[in-house]
Formats: sequence, structure tokens, C-alpha cells
Amino acid sequence: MAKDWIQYVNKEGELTEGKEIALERTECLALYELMVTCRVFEHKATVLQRQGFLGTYASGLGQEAAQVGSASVLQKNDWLFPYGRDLGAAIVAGIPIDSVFLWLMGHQERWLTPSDIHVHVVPPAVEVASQIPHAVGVAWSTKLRREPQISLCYFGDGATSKGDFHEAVNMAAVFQVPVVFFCENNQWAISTPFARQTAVESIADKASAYGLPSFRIDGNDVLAVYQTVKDVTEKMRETYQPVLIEAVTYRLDAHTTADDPRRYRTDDEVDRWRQLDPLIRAKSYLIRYHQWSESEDDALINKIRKRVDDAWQRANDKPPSRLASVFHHVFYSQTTDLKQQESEVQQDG
Ligand SMILES: Cc1ncc(C[n+]2csc(CCOP(=O)(O)OP(=O)(O)O)c2C)c(N)n1
Ligand SMILES: [Mg+2]
Repeated sequence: MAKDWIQYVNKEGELTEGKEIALERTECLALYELMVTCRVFEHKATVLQRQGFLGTYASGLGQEAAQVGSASVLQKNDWLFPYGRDLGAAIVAGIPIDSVFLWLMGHQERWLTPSDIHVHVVPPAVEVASQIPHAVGVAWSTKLRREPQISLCYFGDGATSKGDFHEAVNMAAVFQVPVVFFCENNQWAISTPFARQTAVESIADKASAYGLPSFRIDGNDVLAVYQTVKDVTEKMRETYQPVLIEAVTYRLDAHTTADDPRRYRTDDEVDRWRQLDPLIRAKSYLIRYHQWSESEDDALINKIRKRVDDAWQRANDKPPSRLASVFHHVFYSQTTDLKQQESEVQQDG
């Protein structure tokens, strides 16, 4: 039997029985505004990819509550390890939206050195699960330096089948290093459904094999995600105890813009999850408990659309990225081979 899950707000936007929400109206609205920002960004990035401006794009549509609720908890100098679908989380952690667009167009520099960032956000991992050992290494070093920072490491359900996941979680548990292992269980790993990914009913159940505490949360309920990650990280800053969190959510869009999900999943299934859309739920909660109105909602969406459009304009005004830059930032000091390859690319123009 899968572990019980934590839910604060049900799909109708009603408070779950026995739960209390400590957040004021302005704090709830701030989370909602971030979710709307992620949603608008997802739409814009998908359209821009279709128009040929961006490379292949992996949409986080439907996963906004999981990303916003968790990344919002981070504090100055904490570390965030996103995977390729977590651009929303990176924006929440402070990466400027124009830098995210630039990254999608092959620029790396602005991601690595944005001026106004307060959380360390490493570039998103495209190699499945490769970021999980990195997060453990960083967290171990912060612990050895007796710093209070924590690392928040995202990965998908598919990543939990990789050796990197098992090695990293085991080491974190043995050395007690402060990582939140945050699994966005979106039910699919490209065309592999959750039931073919693992024989356990819940990713959270895997934690007991390593001696870790774990939580299974409704990943489409931003308040449940926020509160759980907040409680866990407050303790972790003192105890260094790593934790595994499974946020149960759904990938509403295709795996990437190069995928056709109708080949492997039914419209009925997608429609069922659309009813659980995290933005609809957060909006219903605000209407029900905080007098939020449709006109305020429209105004917010228009404001965010303009913000995202302006960010795109700034990104698109930059000169195109240089192919030779792919050889930079691979190693701290460039290897002889890479130097050679870079000079060959430059000679070819
Ligand atoms: C090491 C590695 N193997 C295979 C791939 C191809 N690949 C890209 S995403 C993906 C599935 C990932 O599924 P999951 O971890 O559930 O994340 P999701 O894409 O569902 O968010 C695979 C197999 C890859 N990028 N890296
Ligand atoms: Mg997945």
C-alpha cells in the first residue's frame, strides 16, 4: 500500500479537513503569481520553439505547483539542482526570464553569472539523474564548512531507476548531508508509464531502503508542497538530515516538442489530470478564501504576459550564441582536446 499523501487543498479549492494554512493572503497570492509566471513561460517557450527560435523544449506544464511550492522555500545561498523540465523552478529561484530564454538558445554565460541571483542554480541537467550525485557533493561540502545552506535536488520518476539516484541517496543518508531529494513523479518517463518504472506503489517508499525519512505529497497542491518543504528544510538546517519527497503530479504536455504522446497515452487519461490542474486549484482557493476575482485574475495574467514578452524581446535582441562556446564551462580549466576542437570550429567559421 502506498504511503498516505499530504494534501492541504482539494481539487475544488477547499481546505482539507484538519489542515490549517499559516500563509496570509499576500503570501498565497505571491505563490499564485509565480505559478502563473511559470505557466505563461511554458506557453511562450513552446510557441517560440514551434516558430524555430528555440531548440527542443521540455515543458513543465502541469508541474507548476511542485516547482513553485518547493523552490519558493529556498533562502539566500541555498543550492538548486534542476533537471531539464524545471525552468520554472529556476525562475522562481531568481534566474531572470531572459537568461532562461538565452539558455534555450544556446547561451550559457548569462545563466552562470546573473547579477541579481540569490540562490545558486546550477544549469539544468539533461542527462537523466546526473544532477543527483552533484547535489550530494555540494551538500557534503556545505556541511563540512558548517554552513546552514541546503540543496534542493529535482528529478523525475524515471531518474529513480538510474544508479546515480541510488548511489547518491545512499551516500547522503550515510553521511547525513542536507539534501531535499525532490521527485516530480509526473507518471511518465517519455513513453514509460509509472507502473513499468518501478514495482513499488510510491517513490517515497524507496526511502526506507536507505534509512531516510520521506513524504508523499499532492504535487498539484502548491500549499501542501510549500508547507512540507518548508517544515523539512527548517529542520534540515540544524540536523543535516536528508529527506526524500515524492510530489505526485502529471506532465500535461508532450515529453518534449519532439514527442507525440498520443502514441502511448489516452486523451481520457490526460483529461482526468486536467481536472487536477494546479493553477485551477490555487485560483479556486484564492476565490473561496481570499476574495480573489476574475477581473484581478485577468489583470494578473496580462501583467505576466507582458513581463514574459519583454524578457523574450531582450533575449532575442542579443547577438546569436557562438558554436565555439560549447567548449567552455565543461571543465574548470579547458583540456588540450577541447582547446584543439574549439580552434577547429573557429577555423571553420
Ligand atoms: C542518461 C540519460 N539516458 C536517457 C536519456 C533520454 N531521456 C531523456 S528524458 C528521459 C526520461 C526521464 O523521465 P523522468 O525522470 O520521469 O523525467 P520527466 O521527463 O518525466 O520529467 C529519458 C530516458 C537522457 N537524457 N539521459
Ligand atoms: Mg517522469
